[in-house]
Amino acid sequence: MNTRVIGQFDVEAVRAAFPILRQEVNGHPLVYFDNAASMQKPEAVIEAVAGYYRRDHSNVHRGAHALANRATEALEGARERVAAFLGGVAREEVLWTRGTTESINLVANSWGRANLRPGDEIVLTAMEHHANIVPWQMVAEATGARILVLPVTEAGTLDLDALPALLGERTRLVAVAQVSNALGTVNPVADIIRLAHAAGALVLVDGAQAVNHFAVDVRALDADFYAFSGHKLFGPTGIGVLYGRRALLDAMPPWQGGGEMIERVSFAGTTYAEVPWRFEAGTPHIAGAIGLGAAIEWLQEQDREAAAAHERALLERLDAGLETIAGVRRIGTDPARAGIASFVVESGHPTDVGLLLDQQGVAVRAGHHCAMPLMERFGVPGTVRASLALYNTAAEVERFLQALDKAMGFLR
Ligand code: C6P
Repeated sequence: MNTRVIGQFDVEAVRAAFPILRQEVNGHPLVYFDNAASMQKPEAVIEAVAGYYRRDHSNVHRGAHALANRATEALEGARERVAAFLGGVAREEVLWTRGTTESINLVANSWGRANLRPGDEIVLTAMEHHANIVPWQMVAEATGARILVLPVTEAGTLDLDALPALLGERTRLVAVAQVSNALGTVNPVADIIRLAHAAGALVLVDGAQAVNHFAVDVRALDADFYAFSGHKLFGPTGIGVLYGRRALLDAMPPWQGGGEMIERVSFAGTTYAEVPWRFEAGTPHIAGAIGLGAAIEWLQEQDREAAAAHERALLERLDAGLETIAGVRRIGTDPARAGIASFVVESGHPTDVGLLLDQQGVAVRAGHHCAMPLMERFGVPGTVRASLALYNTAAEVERFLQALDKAMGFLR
């Protein structure tokens, strides 16, 4: 089968940039369909990180020597690249964090503790990742705020008709994933933001599963906060981003204290640095930020529209193939999905399916995907999730379907 080009997209050329994909697992060529958990890294990212450690490493912001200046310039250059990537926000609006989880915890702890009062309401959705649930539960417990939940339909779509009734004068914040990590559903965040703003509430968008599939313009969306992780965007682990609207960040108190985030410290009292550094206590993950900058640069060199069309074609084939395998039930059938197909099988636990696929060199994730309330909604303990990236091929989709068919043979 010719897998080289779907539309105008040269997948083999893209694939060639990812050394990790050229290996066998359990005697079979690796099919990596666990991209929603973490994306693989192109050579450009591996080289950027290695090159930084080979040539430029030093601590940042405080050195008066050449290496310190180079490291600082690289770190701040990466911040500017992220700012441009998010649609041209100001660099001061881009905060380095450890990942989406820490970005959301930052907002919950800083903005939440400063602004939430007893009886205030936070609206979440039933398809949120635990990272966009638990920090809000913790801050709600500390402040007396309440959490309301927007339901999900049988197709795995947000029930937008139910939103107006959840938004009221006590709503302070709506926190929503742009793409569901468990179902792949692409949520209409622009509409949600419009409705929430009309009710006087802020909106935090969890973009962890979105930024790698399509271009995001946080200004056009009018998001107040936007969070994502480097490792889900072809970059390193341990680095992530929180975008926050400047006026909001300026009014927010720091959430962690230490070096880097201060202007002046004395035992009589401490004054804090300007944003973004006020929220970045301690030595940052400099190599991680540089690697993320390189990942974004690499991604921007790709034809993103062609890549999205390629991923869409793969997902359509995946969905159609799953429909033909007896005993497979898809979970999440909204046609507007990005890169993710989730399903359960009648005859076995998702983990059994995952293991049988792994024996055939196919990597998927099986379990609750850190979305237990969503699993509860569908009455399943977990799902098998195949998740795609732009470097996956049509031949890999066929191999996955064959491997699943074989696994079903063992389970029947
Ligand atoms: N989802 C998955 O396999 P961190 O761990 O901070 O990089 O990202 C947390 C997170 C937050 N929101 C969404 C929508 C996510 O998908 C994730 C991470 C992984 O689905 C690990 S559970």
